[in-house]
Formats: sequence, C-alpha cells, structure tokens
Amino acid sequence: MAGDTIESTYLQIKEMEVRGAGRIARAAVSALKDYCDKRRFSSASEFYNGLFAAGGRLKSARPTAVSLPNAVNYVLAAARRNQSKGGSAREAVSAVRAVCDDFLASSLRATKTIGEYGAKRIKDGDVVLTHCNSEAVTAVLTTAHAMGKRFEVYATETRPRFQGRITASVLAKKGLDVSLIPDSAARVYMRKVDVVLVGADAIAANGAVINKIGTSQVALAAHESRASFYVAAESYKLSPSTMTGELVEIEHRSPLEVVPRAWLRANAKVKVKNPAFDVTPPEYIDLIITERGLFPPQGVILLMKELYDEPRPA
Ligand code: RI2
Repeated sequence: MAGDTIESTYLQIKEMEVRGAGRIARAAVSALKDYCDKRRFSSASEFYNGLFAAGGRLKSARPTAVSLPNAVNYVLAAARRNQSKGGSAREAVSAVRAVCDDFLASSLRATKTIGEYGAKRIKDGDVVLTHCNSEAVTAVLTTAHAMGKRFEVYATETRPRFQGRITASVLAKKGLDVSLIPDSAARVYMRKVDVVLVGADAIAANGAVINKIGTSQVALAAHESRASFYVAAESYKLSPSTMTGELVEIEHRSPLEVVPRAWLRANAKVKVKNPAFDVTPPEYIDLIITERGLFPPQGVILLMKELYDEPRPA
C-alpha cells in the first residue's frame, strides 16, 4: 500500500470526516499528490505501481459519488499515458504531481464558475429551498447574495447526519436570510418556494440526479407546487459508465447513523435501513448548472459524450 496519507484519506472519506462530492474528489487527489511528494522511488515502475494501488484504494472508499473515481481516474489516466512514454522516476513523479495540481485548481475554479452562472438564476425576492450541504449550491447562493440580491433560504436538516445544519450555519455567517426546517416540513414550505437548488453526487446519462437521500421527495413536492428545480454540479459528477447502461450504486450506511446503539439493542428485531442517496428522475429537473454551461437534464448526454469520448468504467 502506498503510504499513510492514502490510508488516512481513505478512512476520512469512508467515515465522512471529509464529505461532499467535490471535497472527497479533491481529498483523494491531494492524497495522490502527497504520495508523489513524500516518498522516494527507486524506479518509475515502483512509483506507478504504488500510485495505481493508491488510486484503487481511494476509489473504494465510497461507492456513489462519481466525483471520486472520476477525479482519481483523471490522475491515473494521465499517469498511464506518461508511463507509456518511459522516463525516470523523477520525471514520472513531477508529471503526475502537475496533473494533481491541475485537477485541484480546476475543481475550485469550477465551483466558482457554477456560483456565477447559478447566481443569475436567483431573483430578488425569491424563496430558495436546498437539501443537504453542497459547495456548489453554497457558491450559487453566496454569489447571488454578494451581487446584492435579497432572497430567503430554507435549508432542510437532512437526516440522519444533519448536513443541513452546516448549510444553514455557513449561509447565516455570510449574512443570508436562512431558516432550518425538518426534512418532513419541506412540502409545507414548498408553497412559498420559487427555486429548489441541490447539489449532486452523480448524474446519469439520462439526466437523472443522484443526491442525498430525501432529494427526490423534495423534487416531487417542487413539481407539485411548480417550483423550479435546479441542480448545481461540476462536470466531473457526470457518470460515464451510465452511458452504457450501468446503474449508480447507492451507498447504504450504518443503522447507527439513524438510531443509537442502545435503541438498536433494545429493538433487535427492527431492521433499520439507511440509504445515503436517492435518484431524482429527469422529469423533475429543470436545469443542471455546470461550469461548462447550463443544461436541461436531457442535454447532459451531449456534455458527457464530449468529456468521455469512449465509455469508461467509473
Ligand atoms: P458538493 C453530498 O454527499 C451531498 O449529497 C451533496 O448534495 C453532494 O455531496 C454534493 O456536494 P455526502 O458526502 O460536491 O454528504 O456540491 O454524502 O459539495
């Protein structure tokens, strides 16, 4: 195995100490960069073998957010191209390090651009509802606020891990008007909502969006009350393997995220289910906001084909 940073990053992602599809992608690539920086390699093949093993380990940390394999594959594909050209260990390390830097910078740039594109879709007086915690969504809302737009935000708590509290706290600190509501209150408040804005962990070739559990219920309520439903997501959340019909695996997490251990012991016959994500069908989505432009869900296939000319497994 490739070293401590790889293993500690793997665990941080798995245990959700590092979470959010964009953040886990950057954490994995930062760990690969650290592998380049912190070790001495006697040959290029020693470097590449360790790198490929490290990439495989990182990709296995969480199954749903395609940003993770896409980011790691971006580095590994460049490494493979480089390996085929030959060269010393030093050259190999420096080339892969540059690819890591390139991904990290472009990921941050993408979030900023999404913020700018998305902010144009928020109008003065709007009521916006968001679910979970997404950097891309935060970028849109804080950019709109910085442009002087005045609007109200509802953030759902997002059981079982309450990432909605992070969203509410971050937005309030930036001066936005934000209310935290229980997930079960989403339909009650939907009557007032103009725009629902969520992030994505993966986007399928048919435009379906895989995001935090509860998103599809929010989308249904938005559809019923004719609120716009927007998704803010970097293009590395498009899942290339769905072009050939593969499904995105939905992560099921520990029951202990839902109920305490004592309750579980006292109710041993109760099965506790904890799917971490759900699928919102394209019919309930108006727009997907990426750093490469705005797409109706049915249009993401064009972007996917442009980015992944031939289907690759995620
Ligand atoms: P950004 C998160 O997953 C949420 O589902 C969020 O909507 C999505 O990643 C995208 O987040 P988790 O890691 O990349 O909390 O926009 O399970 O930050």
